[in-house]
Amino acid sequence: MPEIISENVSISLLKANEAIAKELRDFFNKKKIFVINMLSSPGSGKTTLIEKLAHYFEKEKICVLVGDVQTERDAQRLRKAKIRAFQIVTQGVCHLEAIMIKQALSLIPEDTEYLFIENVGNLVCPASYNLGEHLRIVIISTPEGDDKILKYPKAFLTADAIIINKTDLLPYLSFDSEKVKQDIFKIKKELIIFFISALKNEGIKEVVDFIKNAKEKIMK
Ligand SMILES: Nc1nc2c(ncn2[C@@H]2O[C@H](COP(=O)(O)OP(=O)(O)OP(=O)(O)O)[C@@H](O)[C@H]2O)c(=O)[nH]1
Ligand SMILES: [Mg+2]
Repeated sequence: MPEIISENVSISLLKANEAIAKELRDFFNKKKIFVINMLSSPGSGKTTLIEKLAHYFEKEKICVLVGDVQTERDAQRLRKAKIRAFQIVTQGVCHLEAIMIKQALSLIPEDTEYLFIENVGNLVCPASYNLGEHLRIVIISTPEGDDKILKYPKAFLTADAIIINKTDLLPYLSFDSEKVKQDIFKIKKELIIFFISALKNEGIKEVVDFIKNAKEKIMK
């Protein structure tokens, strides 16, 4: 029965991923590197947000690993903004896996305190792959529509915080922020939600404070 075989294969792939993710987590803890995995659909604003967040950190303390199916564009963009960034090109794979992060560990500078991982733009597959991160942040943006939470629940279920980006576009859209909040709480009551406009630099400081406080709590 092909479906059963393929289900077994995916379960064993995910188990293998978990084992490497645990190794990564131990490595990051030993090196005192706080890791944030950022998930969203393509174009929700992950790279723009990282560019804006970077202003609030000392540049020599942060590093970004950015996953894309093709091209080095995001890493180049971040490097232009003087952010230490390295691209992981997945060659068609629609998510980052722990093994890809393990293979990139030697790129991370020794003095890194915060490692941002920008996952491949996709709200489905990345949710199943633990990358050894301390914090998982899921971003949705207002033009994607206000119905995405219940349609892609796993991403939200596995998140520690949700960012609703592109609030500057709210006057032009029928995006019901209250409904989105209710949907998020239906999935996970304790989720913290930030409404931001990365483009206009609104709400960024609150996200920075959240990340820095989480580091203090988790890595003390
Ligand atoms: N209006 C508006 N546009 C934004 C905002 N944040 C990002 N954008 C725009 O959205 C587009 C996509 O932004 P990116 O930062 O490249 O999104 P991404 O999630 O990194 O995209 P992928 O890496 O391709 O998945 C760009 O044109 C950004 O300028 C925002 O807050 N408001
Ligand atoms: Mg990007």
